[in-house]
Amino acid sequence: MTFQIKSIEQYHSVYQKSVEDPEGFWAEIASDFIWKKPWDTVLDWDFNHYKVKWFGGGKLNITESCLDRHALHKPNQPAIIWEANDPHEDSVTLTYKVLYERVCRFSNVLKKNGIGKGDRVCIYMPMIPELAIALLACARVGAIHSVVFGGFSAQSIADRINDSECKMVITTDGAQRGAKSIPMKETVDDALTSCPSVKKVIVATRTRNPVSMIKGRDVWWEEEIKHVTMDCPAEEMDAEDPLFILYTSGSTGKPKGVVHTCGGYMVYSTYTFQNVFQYHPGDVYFCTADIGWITGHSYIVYGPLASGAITMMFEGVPTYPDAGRFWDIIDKHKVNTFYTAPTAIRSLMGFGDEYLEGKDLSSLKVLGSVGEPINEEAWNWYNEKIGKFNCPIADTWWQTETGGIMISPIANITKTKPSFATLPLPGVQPILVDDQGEEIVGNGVNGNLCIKFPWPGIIRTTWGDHKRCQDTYFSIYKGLYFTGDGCQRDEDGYYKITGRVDDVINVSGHRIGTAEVENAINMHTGVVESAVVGYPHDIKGQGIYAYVICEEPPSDIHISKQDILMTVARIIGPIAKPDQIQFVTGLPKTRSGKIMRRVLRKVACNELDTLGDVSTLLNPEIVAELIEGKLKLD
Ligand code: 7RM
Repeated sequence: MTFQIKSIEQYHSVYQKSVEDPEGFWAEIASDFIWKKPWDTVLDWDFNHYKVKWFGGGKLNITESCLDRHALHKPNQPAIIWEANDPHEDSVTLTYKVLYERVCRFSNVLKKNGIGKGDRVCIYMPMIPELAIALLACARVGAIHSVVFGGFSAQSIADRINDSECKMVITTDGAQRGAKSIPMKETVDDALTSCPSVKKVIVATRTRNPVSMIKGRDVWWEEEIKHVTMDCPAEEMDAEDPLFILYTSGSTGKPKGVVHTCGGYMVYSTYTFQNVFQYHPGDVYFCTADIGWITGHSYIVYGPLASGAITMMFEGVPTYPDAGRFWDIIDKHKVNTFYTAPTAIRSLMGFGDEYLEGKDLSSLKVLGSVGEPINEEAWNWYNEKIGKFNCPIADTWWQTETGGIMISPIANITKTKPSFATLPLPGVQPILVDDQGEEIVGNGVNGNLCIKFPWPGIIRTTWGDHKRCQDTYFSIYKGLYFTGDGCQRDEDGYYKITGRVDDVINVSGHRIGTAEVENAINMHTGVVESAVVGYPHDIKGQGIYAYVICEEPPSDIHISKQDILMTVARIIGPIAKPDQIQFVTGLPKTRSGKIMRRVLRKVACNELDTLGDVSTLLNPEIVAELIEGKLKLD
């Protein structure tokens, strides 16, 4: 842990150095990793014609920093502790030596099945150790992984596979989440009816429910690893070669394939992991995210493993067998660092404190929060009931596109403040701008959050469409990376992220584009048009509210709503199902024919007294109908 900050004075001086001499600052940190060849240039960048290159000319394989060095120096230390969905099933510990061996063995399976440097591999798996092994094996052979979260539909898997032309899919026979049994291979089979690029499917056994296995295409994980050795040298990668693609939703169109590269991502995820959580060797670290999201990539797999940490993987859900499951796991494994999402905190808070009784949480030292704004009530409950006023809370703000944590307290060093992400980490230069792009200086202000200088974990491109990357992130405000978030900077210079300012909604920490949900609803038979907005939801943070126009008024409103939910689940996945559907005969339109979303948002949020001027609408009479329909829903 050579680059850990140890005091607030040191934070300020390190921060200053990172701004004055970013190249010197990051070069020193990067030298703590395993490189096959050192870099020639630290940084090369341009935010106007977007390009950024970190550690140019450097050669490495990220798995040598994550595995080889720790397998050598501390072979018997746990790397991954896995806790099953069923509390009665034994947990599994993989030491660094065992993890290294399993990754090497599976790397040879990938090679034997035709996968090499630059090939794309789609991974659709539940939270079992084989998932982490699959990611690392891809990285070892130089293949680019594209993990698709288990809550997405066959159609979404197919869209992602086709966008990046994956040659292989790695999946399981099935999954167990809480009391539910979930088909995985079956969903992949449905996806693959429209994915000509996929030549092979590797199926790991989890539930052993019957699955179809197509000759020449589908093979079993357990069978394949029998026929290879566990000796696999790491492929030499350029620092700027892609490491993975992860699809994420934006305000328009289909999800974008965010691309992260080997060198910068390794340095950034690891530096931020060690600093934010102040990880000490031997600590047990538990991040509850799913590896299907960026938090799992950076803070279950890569950051912790490159740090030689003990990282937990949990297969299940926070409420199974009951709402005390997280606390049981913390007690059982003597967890020291616990990193979760506000939505989970709010949900568990709602079940009542009896689920905490008899649970020994005294091993906890540091708490973390990620994914959405954490409200004060949840922050205070987390601080009191879980941290016992004794654990700092790192409210970490970041994005799929940033690769790692950007604004966050450093545990035990930065003074925390409920619902504030506090201060930028070293190397991060935030700036607030108004809608015209003018910088808002000083404290006690609000604006659009941008970043004005590159950091090693920054998005490199959106797969197959660099212009989309330029247009989405670097063109709205000239010369700046735009986050899509609104932000307050208070009198202390502390940052509080207030939420998205674009057409993205954050449901239980999951990013969902309103346009995507609208497109899915519009595919439903009889639907003419729809508009989707977010509204405040007690547990999920935001809920999805859909206004739907049908050709004919539905004869059975309840059945029609259920049908629409099924269509959305089929097209995107269950996570995108609207929480509220309101059938309407029209949508408020401006004279140029655009939907006036502000009015829709105000009605969905019950903010009727601040509706604003609607007289300029083409159809002002529709507003009364919207309000009346909304009141009937409540
Ligand atoms: C890590 C992750 C990114 C969006 C981001 C914000 C919101 C994330 C916080 C937060 C307030 C936080 N990646 N967000 N963390 N808002 N406080 N600590 O979530 O790409 O899936 O989402 O999430 O709106 O832009 S993500």
